[in-house]
Amino acid sequence: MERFELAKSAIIRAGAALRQCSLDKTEVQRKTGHQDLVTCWDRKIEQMLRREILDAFPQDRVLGEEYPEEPGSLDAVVWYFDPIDGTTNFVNQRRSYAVSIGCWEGEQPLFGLVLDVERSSLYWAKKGSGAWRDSEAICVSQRREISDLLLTTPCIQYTFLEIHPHRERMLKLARDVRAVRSLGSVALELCQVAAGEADMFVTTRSAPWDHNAARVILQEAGGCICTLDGDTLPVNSKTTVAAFNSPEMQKLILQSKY
Ligand code: 2AM
Ligand code: CA
Repeated sequence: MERFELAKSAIIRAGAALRQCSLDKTEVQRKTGHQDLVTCWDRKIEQMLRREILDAFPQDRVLGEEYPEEPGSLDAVVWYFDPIDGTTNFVNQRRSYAVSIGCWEGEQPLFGLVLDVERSSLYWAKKGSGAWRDSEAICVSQRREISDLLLTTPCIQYTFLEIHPHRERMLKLARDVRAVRSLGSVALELCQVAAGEADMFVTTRSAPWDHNAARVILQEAGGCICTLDGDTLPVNSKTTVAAFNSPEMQKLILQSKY
């Protein structure tokens, strides 16, 4: 089976396991603090994905959230797994969480898949073949006025409340756009921009496993992505992220000194 087909069947099986699983209170733990949770299912699903992919492609490398390792050579095919993106939503709401699988060859994207687990909706894109939600083509919105934009950000505390170098810009942007939303999942929020349901996305912290699948989908849908400083997004390190419905919006926002 080729890599994409294997990834698709693995993500569908992971989603089925998550929809059926039960979660006891004792299986939820704090990772770095009370706002950073992990469950036994994050670990189980990542192990399942690793087994399935590495059994078929032992020469590939995997960078997953729960068992991170140095990705090594940038020339290798690297898989980026987030077994549950939006763990707090999984624990508290049992919706709005995703399984995310990105596959890159060095700095070149091959494909990305993001499964909205409880909706059983699969966002996917192969490089050069457009962006899809299940069998429907998706594309970014056409909005070009800042006052018309719906801005989404996955972590209100970090974007607007914590002190960081971009805070004033983020507050000004929040005042100038139509509305701000927070779903709590980097991957699903980037897919909302890809599908035209939101127009712009920002976060002060994101890891490769959070965004490397959805960024392929966003770019294939006509959107663009960079750091909050306007630089090219790194493939293999944690970073700030800004995503837009078009290169024109990116230019306008960055030139307006947001
Ligand atoms: P997670 O659910 O996989 O932890 C809102 O919390 C969003 O930010 C989620 O996508 C979450 O991913 C991500 N996130 C949470 N803590 C993070 C951290 N320390 N660094 C990067 N992303 C984080
Ligand atoms: Ca996760």
